[in-house]
Amino acid sequence: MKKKLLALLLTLTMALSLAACGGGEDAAEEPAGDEGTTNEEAAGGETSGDLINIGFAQVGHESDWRAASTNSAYEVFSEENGYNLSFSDADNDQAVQIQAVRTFIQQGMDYIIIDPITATGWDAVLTECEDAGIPVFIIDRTVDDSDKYVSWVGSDFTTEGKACGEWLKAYAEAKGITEINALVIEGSTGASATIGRTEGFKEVADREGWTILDSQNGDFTEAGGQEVMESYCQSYDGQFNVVICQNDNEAYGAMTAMDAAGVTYGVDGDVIIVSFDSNKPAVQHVLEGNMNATFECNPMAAPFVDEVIKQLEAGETPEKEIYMEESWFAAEDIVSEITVNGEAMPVIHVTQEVLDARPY
Ligand code: GZL
Repeated sequence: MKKKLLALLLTLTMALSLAACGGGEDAAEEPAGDEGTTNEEAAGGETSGDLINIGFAQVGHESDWRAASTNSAYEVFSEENGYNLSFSDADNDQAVQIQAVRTFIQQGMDYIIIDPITATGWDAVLTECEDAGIPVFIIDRTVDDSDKYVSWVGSDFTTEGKACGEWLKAYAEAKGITEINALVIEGSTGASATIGRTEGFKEVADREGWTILDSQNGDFTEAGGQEVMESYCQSYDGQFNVVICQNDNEAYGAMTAMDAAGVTYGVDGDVIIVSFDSNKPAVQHVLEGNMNATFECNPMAAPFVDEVIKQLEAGETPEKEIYMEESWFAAEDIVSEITVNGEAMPVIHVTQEVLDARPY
């Protein structure tokens, strides 16, 4: 209960601060270029005596979600907020990301944040951080082979996958759809977001006797989603009625591929298409009926890490795991509530007002 209260208070604080600066679009400066800084630039990062030096080893720049996550970090870990941020964009390469962390250790950072590209391979470098006396925060994706970090702030990816399955079950029943033949466009292989969403949806699919015709890696990118969907349209022509895209950008690519193949989708189409993340463009697609639903994954972890740092600086012991609040969005006002992990969860019918209120 305490975790959820903290998450709610922080979410409200964040929403008010975003509203004050005009919402996510006006968030802090984008990183230099759209590639962010490279490790060389991070290696050249100067630590500052009177600011809190924080190194952020980011996954990359593969999706709108990632850009929102990076923007949130630049907005929170700013000089006016007392931070000196060194940022590294690993371009989805774990070896580059681990090297960035080692660079941050050499630079003598006060804190290090990691969004781990994959869930394993981290204990050695986290041990080096511990030996150097540098507290580490994990955000978004999880580290599954080490607990040498202060706190993890992120989402329950398996719950996201289950929510997608429970919504689809209720939606299909309401629409009189008795057979589900699904195609899945997965996120990056080995990422905990991919693992959780895949497992969560499959748990419901297996329980309901649905068929998952195929499940391939679209790498969380629009190009990846389009490439996989082009292949699916050839291999499974006329056999599928559901496409599960494990992030928004893959869904944009999948829609492009289905358009080219003459496959109709969305509220008035033959194929149900859903995504994860719920960035504003995806919620716009839901409002327009191009997508049937989207399941939020909150990218705004930075304010929560800022709060954890304040707790540490005050000599308090932060929570080890902090889950962020998330919502589920649908195009039609047919399914208003689903039960996931025994908990009743609302499904938000997307209106223009709902879209306008989206913070990213
Ligand atoms: C999930 C995050 C995923 C997003 C994608 O928390 O790691 O990575 O769902 C992003 O958009 O690329």
